[in-house]
Amino acid sequence: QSNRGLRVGFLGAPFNKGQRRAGVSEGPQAVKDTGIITTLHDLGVDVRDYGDVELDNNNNNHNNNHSKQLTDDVSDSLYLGPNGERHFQTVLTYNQRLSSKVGEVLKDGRLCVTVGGDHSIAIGTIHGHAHSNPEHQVVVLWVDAHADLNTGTSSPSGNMHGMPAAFHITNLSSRHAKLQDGFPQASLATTHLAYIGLRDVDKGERAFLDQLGIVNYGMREVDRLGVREVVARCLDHLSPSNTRPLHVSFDIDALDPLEAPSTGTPVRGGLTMREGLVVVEEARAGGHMGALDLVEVNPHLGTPTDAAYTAHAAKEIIMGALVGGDSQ
Ligand code: EXY
Ligand code: MN
Ligand code: MN
Ligand code: MN
Repeated sequence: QSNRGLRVGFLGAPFNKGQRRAGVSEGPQAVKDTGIITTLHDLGVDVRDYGDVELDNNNNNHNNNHSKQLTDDVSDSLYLGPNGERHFQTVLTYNQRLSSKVGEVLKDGRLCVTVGGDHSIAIGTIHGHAHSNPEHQVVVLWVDAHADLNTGTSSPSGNMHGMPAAFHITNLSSRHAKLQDGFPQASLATTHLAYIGLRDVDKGERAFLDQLGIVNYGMREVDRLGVREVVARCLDHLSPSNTRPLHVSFDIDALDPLEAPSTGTPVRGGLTMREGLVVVEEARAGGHMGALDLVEVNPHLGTPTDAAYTAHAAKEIIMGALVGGDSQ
């Protein structure tokens, strides 16, 4: 099978303010260091690197002082949102930038791959995807140990990487504080989001899932039904006639920590590498994937070997989503 004709845009989102552990902003570089762009190119993919989306225009190197300051400013500039969201304004302002960058990549006719960074960046990536396709309903497959469905009020931590999905659900959006210009604008009905891999869901999130009837397959269902059946059911639910643009938001912590140890909120009992690959390969086979997020790789956690192993797992997942199982 040929990968010619596939056009991909790569975005780095070296953002860490959605959680409290330094190092996740180095995820994009760690994944790039696997050589993924060259590998894709060698497979015949037309891939363009759009570089990193930074918090402000004058900061193109995430290792400089500004970025250090961002990592270390927990005590002096912890701007809480109206419901206790940590770094509320920073997270939303960053995502507003990211959203327009994603829009640019899509406008160039490329499948947009965004490598995080923490999962709060899915506020911007899904927003950018959904709002550059106003005539088509974008649907989201969320692959994660966590539901990331808290509002500021329901959140036990105030960490905004536990909230991104809720910003996009129209039924929940009124519970969310927004920026003054109304960012972000929710775009998903409850039937436009489905989960695979859940195994650490907060009480409030479980109540939202149940009340809103959001389709979710935890690890028990993966065990019981098998991952192929689970992903087939999700895709059929999200896009019954398989026409809608698909956004896959893949948190590396969906994988078992044995596969991806260097991540901020590991939960044991996760997907094997093969199961993770089946999810993205089947999503790809549907033929309508418009954007992919790969988030929460934190190369500062664990040993250097752990970090490289985790970055390589991220590469495999991205490759599986773009070129399927026959890339080698
Ligand atoms: N549900 C917990 C919270 O909201 O604080 C933990 C969230 C972890 C989110 C990780 C990235 O997926
Ligand atoms: Mn470092
Ligand atoms: Mn997540
Ligand atoms: Mn997670």
